[in-house]
Amino acid sequence: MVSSINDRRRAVLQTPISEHMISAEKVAHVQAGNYAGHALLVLTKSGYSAIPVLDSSFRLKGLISIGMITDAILGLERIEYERLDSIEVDSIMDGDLPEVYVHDPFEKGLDLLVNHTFLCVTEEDGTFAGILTRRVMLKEFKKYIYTTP
Ligand code: 2BA
Repeated sequence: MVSSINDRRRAVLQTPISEHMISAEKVAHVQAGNYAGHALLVLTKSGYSAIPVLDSSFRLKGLISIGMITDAILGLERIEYERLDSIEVDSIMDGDLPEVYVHDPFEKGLDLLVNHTFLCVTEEDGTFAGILTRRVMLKEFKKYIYTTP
């Protein structure tokens, strides 16, 4: 019994991330050359606090959050909203993301999701493929815990 549970656990941990991710077409994103004002609009309308930044070839460039935008337009005495349409997203985004590929095992995602709310997943050439979120990961665990005899 113990060994069959261990086998099942190992099997889940080894499945490729592509089987668990939210695919690219369902993920809100902005382009690197977009202005901060447009990014703020997409973030506000989608309801997400951070979304991926892609280039015109759909390659992953970074991540932009509401906090990064607010920080960029913070003046000495006030928030300078008029700067929203002069700052390009790629000058304020976080471009230092962990590399996660579609063929990586779910186990790698699990380790990284301890410190990230979601992970951007790419093909080998950097083309954006989707995201792996904490929500999806926790749902997988719930399924696994309740269905394991
Ligand atoms: P947050 O936007 O900070 O969202 C935190 C959690 O709140 C989400 O966890 C989700 O459970 C819930 N939530 C927020 N906005 C939602 C919405 N519009 N619809 C449904 N649920 C919503 P996770 O699902 O684990 O997502 C973790 C992070 O992944 C999100 O952080 C967001 O930054 C990003 N994300 C998730 N789905 C996305 C999508 N379709 N497009 C772009 N980014 C997404």
